[in-house]
Amino acid sequence: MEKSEIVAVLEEIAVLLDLKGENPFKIRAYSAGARLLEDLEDDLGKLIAEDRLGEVKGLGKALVEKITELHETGRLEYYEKLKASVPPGLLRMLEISGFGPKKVKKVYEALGVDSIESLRAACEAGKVSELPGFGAKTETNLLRAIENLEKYNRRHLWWDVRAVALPILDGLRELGAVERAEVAGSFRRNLETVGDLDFIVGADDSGPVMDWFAGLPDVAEVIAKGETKTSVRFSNGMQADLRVVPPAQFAFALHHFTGSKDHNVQMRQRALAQGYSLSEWGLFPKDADEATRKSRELHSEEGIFEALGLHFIPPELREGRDELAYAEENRVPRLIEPGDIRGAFHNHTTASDGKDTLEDMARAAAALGWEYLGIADHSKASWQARGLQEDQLREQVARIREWNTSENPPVHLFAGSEVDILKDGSLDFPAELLDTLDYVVLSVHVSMTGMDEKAMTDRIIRALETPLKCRKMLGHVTGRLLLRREGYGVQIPRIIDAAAGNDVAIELNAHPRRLDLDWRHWRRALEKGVTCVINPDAHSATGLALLEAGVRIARKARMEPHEVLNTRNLAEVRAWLGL
Ligand code: DGT
Ligand code: CA
Ligand code: CA
Ligand code: ZN
Repeated sequence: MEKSEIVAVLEEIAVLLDLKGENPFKIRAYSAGARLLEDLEDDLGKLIAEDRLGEVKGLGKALVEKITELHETGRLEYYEKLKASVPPGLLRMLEISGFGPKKVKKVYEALGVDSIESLRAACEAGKVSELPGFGAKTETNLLRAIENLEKYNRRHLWWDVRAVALPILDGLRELGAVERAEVAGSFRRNLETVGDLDFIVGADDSGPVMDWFAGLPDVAEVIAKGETKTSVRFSNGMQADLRVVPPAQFAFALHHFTGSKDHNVQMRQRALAQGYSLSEWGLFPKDADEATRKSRELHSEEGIFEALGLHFIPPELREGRDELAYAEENRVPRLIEPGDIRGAFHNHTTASDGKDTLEDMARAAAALGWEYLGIADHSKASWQARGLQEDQLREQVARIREWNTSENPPVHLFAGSEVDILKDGSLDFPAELLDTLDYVVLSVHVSMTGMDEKAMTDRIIRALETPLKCRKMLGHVTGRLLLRREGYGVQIPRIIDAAAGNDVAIELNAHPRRLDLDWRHWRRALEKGVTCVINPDAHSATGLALLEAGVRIARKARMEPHEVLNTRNLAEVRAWLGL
């Protein structure tokens, strides 16, 4: 078993012990063990082989044995027994936001609630609010959280889906029978979350393709299997459809199953207006007899768009917004690509809650071929994220200046700070200190709840208006965490106007769980003259690669390289920063 999987097992053991009301020290031993293992720098297999795992500070004998057993055999009897002793519904209940092990244990023991469904029933019957320590407000919040969970649970982050989709796509393309294969659906449209995967294959003989797909090792359930379509569910809960069509139909099927539905409706209407009927099977003369009609022979999506008098519309733009009108008038410009990026500004180090040092982050940026990297650790109000005190920030700035004047630094470092926007809209550090920086990322992390939209917007605008000598960027504008929590309500048009009016760049936070500001708002922001900066919000060297998720979303907003600050070279960025 791999390290990350062992970490997950140890974490689950801690949760299970907590649900059983075990001794807190024992619980902490497992969760701390999981952290230690996660942060381990040496290779786990090597440590075990050399019998040196016990030398890791903080890992007790019991944990060393269990980690070794998991690593060698992929199993752990202790864990399996423990898991069997707890109703599985209790673990699922922990996915309800704001509902921890102590509360789960309480409702289980007091009311026999052992699943999300029975918890909902108990809430609706008002039984939960009668329990000591719960109250009517908790009950209402629980009901809302359950609703959210159900709404979101069926979807997955694009980034997670990609890890499943690409190896399958490669596998399909290697099959002898397969002429063409693509992933379609919301995945191909780079939507931030994906419901299910849609594979489209062009092949004359579908049987072997369906057998291969249904037999993938990760398939937990074959929901349906036929000659044209197979649907499966993977062990992580994700579902996938595979459709196999004759090669001549491939382009039509790919276009149809890429969608979106709204885009398809508009395309069909356009086809009808021009005397055609468009479907996943072809482009036919409108009134032809179904049995004998013949489709136009088109072998690419480009061909389909062209036949309807349109320039090619990249999949990312097919959301049924204004893409048809646009493609009728204009050729879609060359959209931004991951290779256009030359640096990023919102990144954390070990000084706050990052996992890698300033120097390691810098070297990782250089390895990606970047020219510059901005360091923006948390400010003091974010104490949970080990935000920097003022003297710590000064020290960091000195270290950054030193790096830049050292011999041949592989990238240029910019000194920044992710400064908390406090409740009243003031900034967490005094202007004199911020004036020594190259730029600041202004973000809301504290007092996120209990503020109405207008108050939150006023608060952020006040921060944007703060006179500073250095450049400002607005970080993760709504604070949303996809599939977990909605952002705080904020009046986006007012924020965009204030950013434009005060020359503040707005971040497109590239973290796959944020992708904030949402792509739906960017055209407006760009038209108002706002500069976009795509930031990975990296908390480790490997986290820099998340930037690609942001670029994918920028494409959905039809962004071109010149609209994004961090596609510019070092000299241009220095000029923008006024340095
Ligand atoms: P998802 O899976 O919920 O993230 O979203 P999609 O867009 O992948 O939707 P899905 O998997 O239900 O269907 C894939 C594509 O197939 C969809 O984007 C458009 C097309 N499609 C599916 N159902 C319909 C429909 O009822 N009408 C039309 N026009 N197209 C459809
Ligand atoms: Ca889909
Ligand atoms: Ca589907
Ligand atoms: Zn942040």
